[in-house]
Amino acid sequence: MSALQFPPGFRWGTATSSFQIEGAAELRGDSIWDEFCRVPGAIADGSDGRIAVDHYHRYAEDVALMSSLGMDTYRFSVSWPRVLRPDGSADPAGMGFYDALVDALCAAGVRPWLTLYHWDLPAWLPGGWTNRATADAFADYALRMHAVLGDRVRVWTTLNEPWCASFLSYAGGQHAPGHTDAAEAFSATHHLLLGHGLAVRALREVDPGATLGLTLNFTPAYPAGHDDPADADVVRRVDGTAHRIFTDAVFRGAYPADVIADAGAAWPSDLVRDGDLELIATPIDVLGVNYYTSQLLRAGEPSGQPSPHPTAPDAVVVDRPWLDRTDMGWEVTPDAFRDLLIGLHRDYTGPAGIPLAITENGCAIDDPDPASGPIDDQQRIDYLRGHLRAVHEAIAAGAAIDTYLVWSLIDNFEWAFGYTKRFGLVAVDGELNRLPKASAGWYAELIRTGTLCLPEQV
Ligand code: IFM
Repeated sequence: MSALQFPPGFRWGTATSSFQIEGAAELRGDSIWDEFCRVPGAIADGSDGRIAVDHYHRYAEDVALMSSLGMDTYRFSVSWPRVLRPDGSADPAGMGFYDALVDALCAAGVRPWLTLYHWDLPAWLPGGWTNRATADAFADYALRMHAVLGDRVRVWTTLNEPWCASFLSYAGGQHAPGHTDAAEAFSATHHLLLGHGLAVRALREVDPGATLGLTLNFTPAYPAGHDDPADADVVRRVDGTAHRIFTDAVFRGAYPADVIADAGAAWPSDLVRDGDLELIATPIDVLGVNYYTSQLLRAGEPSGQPSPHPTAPDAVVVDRPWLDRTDMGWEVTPDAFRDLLIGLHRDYTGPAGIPLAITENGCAIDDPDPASGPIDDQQRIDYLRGHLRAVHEAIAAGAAIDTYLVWSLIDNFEWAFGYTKRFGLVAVDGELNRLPKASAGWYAELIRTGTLCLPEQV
């Protein structure tokens, strides 16, 4: 065994999102995900978020669980259609729910970290994110939430994984609203980022001391053929829309010229107005990083299926059979995580003088049914251990990282996969009882000691 000590003050916790856990759908308006769940075949098991894991009614139990596991941070998201109505008025019951949740977290000594947008867009906003007006509506919603919770919530994330909310949703068709149009995807990207910038500016004005940021998802891509210019080019194009379009806009105030050139006619000529990029580049205080896996890519033939990579429909994933995989089929690649963190610090957050926070990391495992007894999810523990070692190595190499949040606190609705994938440290049974897995106990001990114990071969 070797032991790695995390810096004093390092923050530990878990993350969830509203649609994935809350349920109580009858007490709120429809989101685009409610509509998407009704599309035959859209969700693998035909399920939806109507009940989810009933966090809406069981939040006190969930907070007590976090506290018993020693977590000091909980990242949750607000369901926009729960707190605001189509006529723009606030829903007192919806606002009251988050008010009570935040009170419960504070009373338990758990820091609330609020994400404003984790994909459950109100269904009544015309055109969704393809409509510029949605960016203004988002900033207004941000201020309304701040007016209710800003006295206790000190960390605010605007968007979770805007790549999923734009390219996967409007070009790849795998997420709500299930469209397959490249121009819509670029338009959604810009309006999401504009909404982010408008919200940061507005929140900063009313609360200069708040910690504000956004969370991006990163899947580093590597060329299959080291010296193959075609493979290198496909990696450049995927990286352009998956990562650089977001990081360059937020940290450098410019969209990458190669992405716009690759997009060609799919880039709407009237999309970006004077001043938009200055707004998008409004300084933030933290960059949230969500990481699960990396990919080896080669240039091949377009499959003919809608691609979430509109400028790289020819990207083909090359399997690495020697690597472990999670139940999502995602390869386990912690070294790529370390390199990503070091690169982000070097190229973006270091020069901006801000830290990185790991706002999601975790894995789906085909855990046994909780009815068969306590779940010994050693594979999840190994995954978390390997990725925490990567975080430790990145810190040792100079990257400023101050928080690590496991995805997820509890098994939940995994979007197009329904309830078939389990990411939680805590299982739920048929009666929705909460049943901590072995990984929950392991994580609690890590938090208690701040020390990561590694068997020599990990
Ligand atoms: O469940 C999702 C989450 O909503 C966003 N990040 C990735 C997770 C696992 O797929």
